[in-house]
Amino acid sequence: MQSSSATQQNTFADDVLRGLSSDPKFLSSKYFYDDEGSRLFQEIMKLPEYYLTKSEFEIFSGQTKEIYEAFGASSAEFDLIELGAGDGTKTSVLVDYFLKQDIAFTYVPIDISEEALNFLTEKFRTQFPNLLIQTERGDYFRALETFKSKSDKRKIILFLGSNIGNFGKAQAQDFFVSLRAVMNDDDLLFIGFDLQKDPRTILSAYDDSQNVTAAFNMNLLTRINRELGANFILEDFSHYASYHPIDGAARSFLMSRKVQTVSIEALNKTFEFAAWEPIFMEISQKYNLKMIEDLARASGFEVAGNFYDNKNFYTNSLWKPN
Ligand code: AVJ
Repeated sequence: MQSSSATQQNTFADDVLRGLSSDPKFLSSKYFYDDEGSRLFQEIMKLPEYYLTKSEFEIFSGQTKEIYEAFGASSAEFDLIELGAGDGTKTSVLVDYFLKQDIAFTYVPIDISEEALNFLTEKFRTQFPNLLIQTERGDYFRALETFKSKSDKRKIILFLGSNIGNFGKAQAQDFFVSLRAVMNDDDLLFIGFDLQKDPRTILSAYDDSQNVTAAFNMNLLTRINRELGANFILEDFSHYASYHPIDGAARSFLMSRKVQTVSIEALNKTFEFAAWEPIFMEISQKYNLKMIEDLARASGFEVAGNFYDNKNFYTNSLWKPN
């Protein structure tokens, strides 16, 4: 326990050092999710501007039967694997329906966070006493490799919530190529993509009127202050969100409001900021159908079907290996 948290801390420190020493400066959004960050993300999902969660939930609840049929889930026992399971709200709609069809499957949530897995397992055990659950903690690919040696059943892998959006295009392709490598030909992959739409709709989702998204970004500075002994003054930074309609990328920045120096004890270093210099915090990539098809093909899959919400804001895309 001691050594694994120490290792994690080193990685965090290393990444902060690398990001703040770069030009332009950046920090990785994967570090947003400490306890407070996870709480703020729950708040974001409830914001009127943050349409993503609502759209995906609409797809899952309105087209449960169609999704079930597209999975070909009735044919044989299978494993329903979820990468980065979160709080399981959308998945519970599927699980509920699947259980009522009287088919044999095991739900396998994979997450890096032990707490997230415990929380989800507790919730699902209460909600679905008959559900078979097998958790796998760790890095997605390693966890999938480990799991592969425990089960030879067909795998249906869920990667929901537009989590893929936090990868740039090249990174997304690398990710799916690695995923393909641990899948068999009859396995399936079900992915949530946020679609390109009115740029104003997208921008408001990342620049909400209650400034929850700003707090979500700022929280990473607080985390660096706490865990690495830094002296970031939050008032001297300002959250700025942008959406670029040509590359389809929403990006978040924390802008240094003035010339300032920040020191980080754990790194034994100081960092200079120019007035209005940005720290690039997060990318949330938006897709169109051609991009999704190209990405599938380039990583060894073909698109078997797409499910949309009523506004065509979002798609859950079903991929099969080719
Ligand atoms: C959890 C990555 C899907 O990019 O929309 C929400 C995170 N960032 N508001 C997203 C997030 C700012 C979210 N994902």
